[in-house]
Amino acid sequence: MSSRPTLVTISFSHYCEKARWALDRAGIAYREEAYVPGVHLLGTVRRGGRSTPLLELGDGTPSLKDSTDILAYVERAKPGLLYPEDPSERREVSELEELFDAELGPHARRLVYHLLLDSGSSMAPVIRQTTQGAQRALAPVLAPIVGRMVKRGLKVDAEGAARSRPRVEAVCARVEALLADGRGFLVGGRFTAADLTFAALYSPLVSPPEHPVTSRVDEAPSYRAMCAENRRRPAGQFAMAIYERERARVIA
Ligand SMILES: N[C@@H](CCC(=O)N[C@@H](CS)C(=O)NCC(=O)O)C(=O)O
Repeated sequence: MSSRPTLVTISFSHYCEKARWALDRAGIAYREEAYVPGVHLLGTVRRGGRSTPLLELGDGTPSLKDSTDILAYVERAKPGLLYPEDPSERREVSELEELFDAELGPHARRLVYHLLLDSGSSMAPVIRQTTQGAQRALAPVLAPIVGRMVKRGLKVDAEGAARSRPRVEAVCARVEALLADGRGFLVGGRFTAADLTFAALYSPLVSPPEHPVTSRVDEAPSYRAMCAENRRRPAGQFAMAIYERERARVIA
């Protein structure tokens, strides 16, 4: 017997938002099991994975352990929803998706953690505002442990941030070069996985109000200032516009 799929997430993770957005857009019903970093292993390891997002389909087939695999699953369920039919456009979309996953995802994440954790901010509010049950109740206990683990695990320090800044900048420059001709979407004149992936992975740098999880979090003034600055540049405006126009749409 098959049950509805389970999406295992770190609730505020931008890779998880990428997968969540694709499932939402396809109108695929799922249950989200949300964790804070570290505790997420309780959800992933027993399903044969490690990182989040992980999608357990509930039909006995192996779990999908990567956001790109989850988008491919969505595309199989709804052909044409996220990837163009034209082979060269399709290749371009996949190349951009790969670039955003490999470069924008890790480096944007490190910049935001650096801004938040280096200024001594606690992760307690974000944990409290994005989880339920025991994790929420334990937010004050979990926050310092998770903060230390993230800092060490992702090399969140001044040198790390200095290495990440030009990597994010290079991706933005590539996107802004594409947008320079006034186009509304990155490839082929329509919304694709390239737009979705860029907007989701850039979202921690602009905090779009349509983001279903992070828009619930009270943001620190220094974080708000950084978002305001990024929202002024073309790449930031583009991510905000894609969220505004496309995040709520369900293509059933
Ligand atoms: N390439 C992966 C990257 C996912 C990723 O880095 N996930 C992070 C959250 S932002 C994670 O789960 N880290 C904890 C771990 O790897 O154990 C994907 O696209 O799904």
